[in-house]
Amino acid sequence: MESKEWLTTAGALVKFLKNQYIKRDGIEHRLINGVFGIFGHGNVAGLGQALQELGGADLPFFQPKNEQAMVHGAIAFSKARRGLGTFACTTSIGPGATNLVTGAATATINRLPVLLLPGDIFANRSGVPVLQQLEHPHSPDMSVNDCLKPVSRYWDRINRPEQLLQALPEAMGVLSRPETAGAVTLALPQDVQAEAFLFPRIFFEKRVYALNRNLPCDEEMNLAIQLIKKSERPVIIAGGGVFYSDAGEALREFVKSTHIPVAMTQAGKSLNEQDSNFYLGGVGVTGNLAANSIVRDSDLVIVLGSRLSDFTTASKTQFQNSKVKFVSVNLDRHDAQKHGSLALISDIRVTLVGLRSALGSYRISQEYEQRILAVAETWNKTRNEIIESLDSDDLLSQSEVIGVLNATVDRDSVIVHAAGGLPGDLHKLWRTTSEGNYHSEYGYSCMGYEIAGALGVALADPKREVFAVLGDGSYLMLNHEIVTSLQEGIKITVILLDNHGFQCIQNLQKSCGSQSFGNEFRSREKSGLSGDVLKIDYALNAKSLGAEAFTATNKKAFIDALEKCKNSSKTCLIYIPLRPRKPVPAYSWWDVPVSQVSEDEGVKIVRKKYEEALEKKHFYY
Ligand SMILES: Cc1ncc(C[n+]2csc(CCOP(=O)(O)OP(=O)(O)O)c2C)c(N)n1
Ligand SMILES: [Mg+2]
Repeated sequence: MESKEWLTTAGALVKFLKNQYIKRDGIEHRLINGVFGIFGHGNVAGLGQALQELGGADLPFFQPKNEQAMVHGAIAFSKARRGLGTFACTTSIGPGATNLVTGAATATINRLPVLLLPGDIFANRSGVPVLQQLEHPHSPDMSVNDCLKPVSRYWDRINRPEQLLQALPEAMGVLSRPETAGAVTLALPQDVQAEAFLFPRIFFEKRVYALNRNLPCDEEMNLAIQLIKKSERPVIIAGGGVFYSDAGEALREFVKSTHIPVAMTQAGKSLNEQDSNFYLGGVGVTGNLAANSIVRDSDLVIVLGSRLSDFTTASKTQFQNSKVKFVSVNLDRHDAQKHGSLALISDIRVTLVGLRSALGSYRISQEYEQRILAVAETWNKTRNEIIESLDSDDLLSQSEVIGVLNATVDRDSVIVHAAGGLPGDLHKLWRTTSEGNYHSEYGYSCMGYEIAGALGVALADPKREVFAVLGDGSYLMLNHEIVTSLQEGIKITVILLDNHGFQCIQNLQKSCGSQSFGNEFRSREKSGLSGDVLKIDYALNAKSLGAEAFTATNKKAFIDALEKCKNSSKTCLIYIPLRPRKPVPAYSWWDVPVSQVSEDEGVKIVRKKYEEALEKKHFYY
């Protein structure tokens, strides 16, 4: 007779999650590395009790301070582990659950796995409405957890314990595969969590989800080789997929042999830029002069693991060669087919190895090579001028901070960033010094990701020093994972750049012809938010949470503070009041529609320029 175990839904879930693994290249990785949770009546007696009794060391519990932040932590962990493993996040019903929505969208956009376990309203409907239940008179089976449907790659509500037998293997399948990964939501009605069922013991045996590295079919491969051989100016756009598939070395070898230059998306900049002279750095709206000018003229764009967002394509103006063609390598067919690409639905690492061997002694022309190296040198000089900082008592500008940080921190450290003006400036100016050194959440560019994300990275890779680099706006939105880092003894260093508000949006506002409105942190006057800038003691704020804090009002103080943080074993914050400086130049265009009707002369002028810029859009089918 089949051996069975009498367990609650929550107990079975915990037992199952402890024994799930991903395997790639012969190495096994735990799929669910622990549980982040905030308890309420919707999960404390069910899942909370099960975690306490059955979780143990294989499924450790962490207590973040905000549900959105816990998802950020989980996906940052996953990103640092190249998608090979994540965390589960448990919440109560109602507000705890809906706080997950932004985190879930961040996960799904970035194609990073996270398992969401929100509590849900009673399946048996007794005592409705329960505390925090949002009633729908026309649809009583709907709850606020339905908000998680559009932001999840897989969504289910577990209305009976035995449903887990079908739902869990499916959910793990979605979580473990890079082409389907994102937020996976299993809503857990409060009563069902505590209900028991006789589960077959075989269900809890170790499961290993193997990721195979597959090649494209011969026909597509041959077509790609012909396109490369025929092209005069090929270029590679490296996206996050190159990092996730651990194809850094394969790309380095491919470029060493072909000299095809590489431009990088935000996620693609996780690669080590020191690997080749032909690595040109960031491309697109936030890209640099060199990468953008090479991509602009290219007749063959080889897209590796990118979803070609508007920031990469400069809102479809980045590719100006009328003959340009696209080849795309991606595990996800939806991404691979974009821009009318020849789609190679395959693993990037083995595909690059295959392409390199098929191309034999192929190399780009001398003339093209010289052009690439010349434009890279020009950009290098410009970059150095932008980041150059003087040994003076002056406050630092944002680009100077980036220059000093890049030159000072260990090659192996990780800088985590997500929103504000920093991702743009870092994409241009930062030189990645090791794989994973540049950790950008720019799929959702979600303010508040940075500190929680840094905690996730530090959990994933305790040997690396981790820096959260963020603006004052982002800090004010979500900073309390500093407390969790102190609670866990997991050190991170927060670099906080204060420019009194949402300045990148104010810059955008002004570039659209408008006046300053609603973006700076100023006190209210009769005319609006136009009084003095708010005086906020950020260093004291971090200290009050228990962190060490330093203030850097010039270059020397910043370097000293970095040294002190390095020598500290505890989470630190460096507060940097910024010197305003003209924005770092832009080398591409971004489509932000300007008002078609306005009495403002400034807006009228910019609208005219906007209409001209629209002409440069190219569509590929
Ligand atoms: C959660 C969230 N809300 C709003 C935005 C829109 N937004 C993008 S950047 C930004 C301002 C960020 O301010 P700060 O962190 O101080 O950076 P700065 O712009 O000053 O460099 C805003 C409001 C966002 N990206 N994420
Ligand atoms: Mg700011």
